[in-house]
Amino acid sequence: MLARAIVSCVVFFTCAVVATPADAAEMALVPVSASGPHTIVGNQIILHGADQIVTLEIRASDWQPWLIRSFEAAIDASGAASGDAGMLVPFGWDNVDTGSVCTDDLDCPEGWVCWRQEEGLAAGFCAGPNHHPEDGVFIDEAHPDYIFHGLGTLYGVDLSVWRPEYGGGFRYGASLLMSDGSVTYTPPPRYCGTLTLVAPPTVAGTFTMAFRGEPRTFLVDAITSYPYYNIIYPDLTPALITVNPAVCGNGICDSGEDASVCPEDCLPPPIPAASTWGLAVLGLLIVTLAKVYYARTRDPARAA
Ligand SMILES: [Ca+2]
Repeated sequence: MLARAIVSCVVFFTCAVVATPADAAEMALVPVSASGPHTIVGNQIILHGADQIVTLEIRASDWQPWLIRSFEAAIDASGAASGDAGMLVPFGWDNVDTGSVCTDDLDCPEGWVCWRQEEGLAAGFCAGPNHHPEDGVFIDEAHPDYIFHGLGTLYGVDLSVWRPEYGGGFRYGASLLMSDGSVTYTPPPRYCGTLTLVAPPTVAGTFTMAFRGEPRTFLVDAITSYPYYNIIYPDLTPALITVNPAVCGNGICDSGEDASVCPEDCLPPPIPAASTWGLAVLGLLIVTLAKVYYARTRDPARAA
């Protein structure tokens, strides 16, 4: 009995020790850029004026001591409607009517398409002729920080569901081929996918773009053997997208402002400095002289 208790303690203690570091595993949605004036502070991006395109990246980190073989990350679409006004829209979406149900383009208005990302999906929704969501929602295998960079993987993004009014969201997933094993964690936080959103002119306030939690977003560890892989549920960090209205006189050249509409905040286009002009003139002069010299030396009549 005593021996069994000791074994239990050892097993329990070991499990506790192993489990603790995994609690630090994190998956974060990180803002990386915007098409107009903006400020990024950690996981928050502040847009100075709406009508911008915002790029976010999914990053996984601190999964040691686990060895990762697969991941899945699901984005909660309801965040796109979580601001004070308006709705963020996935980049590449065109006239989407997520409330429609179709199985063929003929079910949609003329010129529209029946969008079904996954083959075999029973029904899709109608979208405009320029509907290309894959342009903004993707996994870039060539990204230098990609979690499985240089390794053989199966990967994909489920673009079929994005309905902020009903929940749902995009799902990103990738899995290493069995022959390529697993990956350890080394900084920087590892890239797992890109989410590009459009902030139309009508939006305002702070939008919280979050992951869908357990069991939708997870990492898969390869320490144990099939079919007993450990599923790790990382801490999930959302991205905050704050859209500040463009105000003339706030000291920021906001999106939609320029020197003609708001000279208080926006400087006129820079005039090239005198030294730049001087260099340009000198360069032209040298080229002209070189051409004249070349023409003279190549002219047989003059050479004779
Ligand atoms: Ca301004």
